[in-house]
Amino acid sequence: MSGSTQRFDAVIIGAGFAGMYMLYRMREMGLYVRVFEAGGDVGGTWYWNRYPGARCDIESMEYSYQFSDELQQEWDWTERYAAQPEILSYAQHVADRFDLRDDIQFNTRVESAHFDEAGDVWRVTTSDGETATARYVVAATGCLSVPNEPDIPGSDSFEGEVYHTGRWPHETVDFSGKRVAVIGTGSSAIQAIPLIAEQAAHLTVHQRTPNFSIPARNGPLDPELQRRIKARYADLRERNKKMGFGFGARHPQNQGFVMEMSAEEREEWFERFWNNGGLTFGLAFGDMIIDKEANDVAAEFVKRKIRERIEDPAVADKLMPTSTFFCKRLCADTDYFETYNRDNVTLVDVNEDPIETITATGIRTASGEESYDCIVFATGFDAMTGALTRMDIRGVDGLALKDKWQAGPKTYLGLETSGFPNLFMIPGPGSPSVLTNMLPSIEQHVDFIADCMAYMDEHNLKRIDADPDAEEAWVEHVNEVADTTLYPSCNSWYLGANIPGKARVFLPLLGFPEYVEKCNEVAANGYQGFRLS
Ligand code: N01
Repeated sequence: MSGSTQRFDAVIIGAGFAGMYMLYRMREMGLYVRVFEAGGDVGGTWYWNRYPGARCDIESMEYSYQFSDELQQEWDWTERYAAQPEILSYAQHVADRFDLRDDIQFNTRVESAHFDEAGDVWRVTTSDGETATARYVVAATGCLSVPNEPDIPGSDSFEGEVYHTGRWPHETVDFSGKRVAVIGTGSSAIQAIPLIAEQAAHLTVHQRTPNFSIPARNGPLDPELQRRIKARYADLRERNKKMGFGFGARHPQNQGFVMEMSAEEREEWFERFWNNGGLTFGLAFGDMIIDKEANDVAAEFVKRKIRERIEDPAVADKLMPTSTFFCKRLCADTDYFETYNRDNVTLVDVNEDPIETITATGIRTASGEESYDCIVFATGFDAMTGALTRMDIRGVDGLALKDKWQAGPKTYLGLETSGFPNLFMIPGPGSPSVLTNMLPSIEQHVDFIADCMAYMDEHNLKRIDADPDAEEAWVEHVNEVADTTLYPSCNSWYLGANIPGKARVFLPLLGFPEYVEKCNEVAANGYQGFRLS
């Protein structure tokens, strides 16, 4: 096929949950579509993140598609929080059920997409030398799909096994009898560390920032609960759409404020959420992320609970989070802190004992060298913009997306960026995305885009581009909303702060229901804020 050009109505980049549903909708509209997917199968993040313990910390009954009632009725989940293999099986089931694979070209990476102004088409080139043209390009490239590989001196010299949680091999990795180092203590590490520690002869964790984590309280999903939810599934889905983060309507909620309660009342309330487990703790009080005093009270409660889980007070001191509570993505764990009570686990604080270099046989820190058989990088991702700016995307006048976004991404509604007509993102920076349950956010985006395409056809329109003024106002709005909260007060990947040299800009928009309302209003007003021609 090398050297050939194929013509499509639309090219979709990525066959994760966003790309699959976009394909489904476009096919229903009669469009001729090709999906290019770098991986060997569907599933996106769940195809790549296969590390031990990988699971979703949104509940299974909520982290699933709702566009097809037959699908949501026929699929049975086995655990409160589904593990990666089960979510991947679900994605594969969806691909089979709707015959999606016929239009997906696997093991094919999109290298570039250039807009041809004369013909109003995108010219897309792929890693296997093919060219495709399409009226629309939809980048369904994921928010957390480009691994962050920190530039640690000597990284290439290590002769043992090297893994990254975001690019885990498909073969079984056996740590039995091995000396293992993990770098990083974010969500991925917090899930992987307890299981690696159970296998390894010795595990050393290199921690840069201690994290807040709430026990997930995972377990088998009660079939009776599943039956009850399915009996009124639409109702739960609708109620979730009104939740600030798009999930959790089934759980206790407190619309009240920490500081308005007596110490006893708030303790009782926190305890209730702590026992409920996982990210639902974030629903405990409305002011935890806007009021520093309230935040400190919540942080103290969680720190006290963490301390109770760790036997050695000196180790507990090192594990005590120092940042604003909830400001980095909250983690959910199973036995994470208890893992540091094991004799075969050592915690190294890189602020006290920095990594100087990786050597052929291990890691040298300021205090000396340790030898390892395996190093696991749990160092996260170039979030939200990485997958987009790494492709050579050029819009009107040959403007490169990575140049336009040098000082931070600019989008209108997180769906389009001006100067790049007919190029949609699911979900782009400036949309609620990672601050929500991703599945309903993806479905909302796909439905918006599909409806927009139908509108364009009805009105005989060829181009849709974000209006630069609407875009500026939107970027300002996203930042204004973030600035009313404590989110910008720590070095999180939400701000791009984990990637050296990346512009420090708050990437997602806070507030799912308000965002959906805004999108509905834009569509009802003839796609206000977009230029249609
Ligand atoms: O990545 P992270 P992740 N030297 O960026 C450290 C989603 N997710 O893959 O905090 C030493 O959170 C870094 O330190 P610091 C979820 O949204 C979801 O764990 O930057 N350390 C941090 O400790 C999550 O938030 C699920 O100071 C270095 C760690 O590496 C997102 O993915 C499961 C370093 C990276 O943590 C990303 O999570 C897993 C260096 N040079 C993930 N560079 C579920 O739904 C980085 N670090 C369950």
